[in-house]
Amino acid sequence: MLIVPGLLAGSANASEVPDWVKNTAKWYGDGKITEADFLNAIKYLLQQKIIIISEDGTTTKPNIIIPNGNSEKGNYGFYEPMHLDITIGTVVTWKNQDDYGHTVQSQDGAGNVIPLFNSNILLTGQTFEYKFDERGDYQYFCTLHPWRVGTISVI
Ligand SMILES: [Cu+2]
Repeated sequence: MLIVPGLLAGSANASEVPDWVKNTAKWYGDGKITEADFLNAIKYLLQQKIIIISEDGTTTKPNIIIPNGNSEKGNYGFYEPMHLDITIGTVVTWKNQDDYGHTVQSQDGAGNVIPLFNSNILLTGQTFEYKFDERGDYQYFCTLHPWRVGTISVI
């Protein structure tokens, strides 16, 4: 009997589920791996935040919130989170929840903008997505408020 939980078939986009997970689910359905192995795979997905289950039970993608107050050059309004760890193939969504517009610009270690992931100005409520296909440490900032810097590690 194949049990595919809602987190694989529900509101999550199938294209965001890594192939090894699909294979694992298939192997479980075919009786090739044990239930414990299958559950460990699901546990890994949750621990690595490849899939996040919110309090209402829906699944969401990893998000970086640009919070209210982000435009202020003060000791608040940092990206939430300022650093995000993800695995290869993860789609990250930035959402602007500030009253002001912001951009998401990938930059090198010296602070120069590099053409990797580069958004237009995101108005309040707008989002920007980028899929990380290579391992590494990434840095981004806002061209309008260059003191706001965030980092992402793809492991
Ligand atoms: Cu900004």
